[in-house]
Amino acid sequence: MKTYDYLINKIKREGAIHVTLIDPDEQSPEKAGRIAKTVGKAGSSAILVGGSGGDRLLLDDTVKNIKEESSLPVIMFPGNVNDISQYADAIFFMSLLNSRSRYWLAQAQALAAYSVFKTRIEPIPMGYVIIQSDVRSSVEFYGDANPIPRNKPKIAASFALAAQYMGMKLVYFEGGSGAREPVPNQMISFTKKILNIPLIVGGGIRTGKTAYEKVKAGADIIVTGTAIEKSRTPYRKAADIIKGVKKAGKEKLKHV
Ligand code: 1GP
Repeated sequence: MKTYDYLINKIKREGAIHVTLIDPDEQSPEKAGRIAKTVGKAGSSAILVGGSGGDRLLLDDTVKNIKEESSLPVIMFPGNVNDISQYADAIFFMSLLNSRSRYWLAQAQALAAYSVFKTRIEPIPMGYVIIQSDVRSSVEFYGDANPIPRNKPKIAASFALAAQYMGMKLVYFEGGSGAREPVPNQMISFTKKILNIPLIVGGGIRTGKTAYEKVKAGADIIVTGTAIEKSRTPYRKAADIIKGVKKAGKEKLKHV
């Protein structure tokens, strides 16, 4: 089954899913493999691999190790045009919709498109939107973004809707890796009332309680990276966050 269909089916069945982000620069490929195995056991649905390092060998080794240790689909979450591994299953083929730079809107995509074609990994078109964070995030800095003010849900929703109308299959509200305050609930719920494609929310989610709240507000996919990566008890941390996602997902299905 294609990775996109797998994600959609799982969201339909479970109400919401959790996806784990692994940054190849943050640990050895072997450890990345072990993390993937652990989060798989804890109930995570897929592995995102991405960062800003751009070291191709490290990237390939990381993806290969993850594939060896886990049966979860691996999706590239590229920080730039070099973040493409032929060993991955799919790639979030994304445009940073609120970037000021045409590079991040369409040029990086053109530079990467031929590699994606050659590797035959599945491109999943995604609108990527940076939400204002308490501190300036790396993605905001490198992506030359004009972050959506936290108290302006309608602007965020408008970007999400624009992504849908342009034919993108997913929208990602990015709160910034390691942010103290994740994307506001009100922004998520306002958006989900009018959006027909799945909404991914990530950045600064580190507890089951927060994950639960974000899904209750309307998130379909919760992404976490730092919390599990930095935890001394990664299984427990992952299980706690995933429990929150699953609980809210079940409640969501009951109300449909
Ligand atoms: C970053 O949204 C992701 O792109 C995950 O953020 O590392 O804060 O979980 P965290």
